[in-house]
Amino acid sequence: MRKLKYFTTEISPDMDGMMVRIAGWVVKVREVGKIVFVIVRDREGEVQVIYKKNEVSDKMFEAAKKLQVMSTIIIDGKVRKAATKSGFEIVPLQMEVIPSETPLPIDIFQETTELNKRINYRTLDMRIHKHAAIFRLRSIILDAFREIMKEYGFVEINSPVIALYVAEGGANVFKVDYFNRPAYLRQSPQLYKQLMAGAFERVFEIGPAFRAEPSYTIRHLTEFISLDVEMAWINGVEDLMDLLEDIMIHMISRIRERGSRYLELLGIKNLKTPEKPFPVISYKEATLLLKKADIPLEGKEIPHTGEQYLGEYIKEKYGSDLFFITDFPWDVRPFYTMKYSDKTPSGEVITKSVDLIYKGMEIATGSQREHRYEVLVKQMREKGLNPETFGYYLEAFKYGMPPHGGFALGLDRITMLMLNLNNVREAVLFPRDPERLEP
Ligand code: AMO
Repeated sequence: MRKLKYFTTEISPDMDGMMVRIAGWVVKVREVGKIVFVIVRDREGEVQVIYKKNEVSDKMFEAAKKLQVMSTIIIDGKVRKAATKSGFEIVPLQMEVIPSETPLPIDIFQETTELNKRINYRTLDMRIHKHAAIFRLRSIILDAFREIMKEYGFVEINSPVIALYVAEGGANVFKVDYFNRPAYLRQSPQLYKQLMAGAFERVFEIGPAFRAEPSYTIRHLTEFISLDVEMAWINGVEDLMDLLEDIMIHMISRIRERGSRYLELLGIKNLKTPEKPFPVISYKEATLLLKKADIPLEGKEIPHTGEQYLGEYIKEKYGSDLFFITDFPWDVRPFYTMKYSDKTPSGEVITKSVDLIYKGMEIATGSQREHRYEVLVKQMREKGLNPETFGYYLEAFKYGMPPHGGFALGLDRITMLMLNLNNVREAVLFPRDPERLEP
């Protein structure tokens, strides 16, 4: 690619005398006698541009005095060694400005603006390096996921977002009008990734998933990025847990290796790479602990307050931020989950399922899947679903579906928790929730 400009971090004092083009946004204008100092910020850093009365044209000197904060500025100039933080400054020969309106709608200096408003002005907000750091790190997390998946021989797939199937139950599915017939926005690429595990053996997908969740919480979005994994020939959920451990370890070590600059901006000092194996408790054990702590279940679901309590308990006992809950009852898992053939003594049917909890919040769900056609049909009926609505998804199980399983990690939640953010919306550029469709 042709060089468009120098990023400020690409310039150093030993380039003294060199002509460079820099470009960015004006963040500070200071007039001291016959000198105007202008600080220009780009996505990487900041640089001082110096306008001296007899060194630059009068026209440019006057223009520099009038620069407004957040105006776009392109400067062709000379690098000169100077006693600035970076050890150099830029002497402008030519400049081009597109002025910004003032006052700015958000506070880009003191960070007094609340999150909702920052989201309304995301471009300005992202010119604050500390806020942009979140998304630099999110991008590293994503790279790390893709990297480890490929290293382990998984094939990246893209499956449709608009489909006829409802994978995770009807309650929170978005319906769309698809040329006068009903279709749905996927809640998960679940069914498609299963179909492709039946051919590629190991697949993964990174993409949006949609949930019509009417709840307004710090951890729910109506559109989130799901990191989906599906793998054939597994022996049980232990294989999935082993892979989840490797993924989390790889993500955190990559963040530490490649993201130290951004971690520093966010003031994160103690991000430790976790060690295998992560602690494991069964659903049964978890519910007994919650009972002792007087935290009621929601039906049979472990409530978020329960996850938080268990997170603290595990942290105290094992010093780990991450742990698994296994063996969920059939009542709280979707139709595609494989059951253990033997029931528990109380007669309850349990499934080959697992959740991964990080800092007291669920970040991943997975299971071994039911791959036997007849059993799958039976399980659909047990969940009150009509097998006929599953079309090709179900038919595919007639033609040699291998034993398989997988899981999905929520990228937005992982980013939020890894970076100690208070709200999942902080980790999403343009979040979607029941109240927000814009920008
Ligand atoms: P589940 O519904 O648990 O499982 O979703 C998997 C992970 O996705 C994230 N997540 C969300 N993030 C933000 N907002 C939401 N509304 C939201 N809902 C879910 C969470 C969660 O752990 N098909 C299964 C996965 C599988 O078995 O492979 C599924 O979708 O981090």
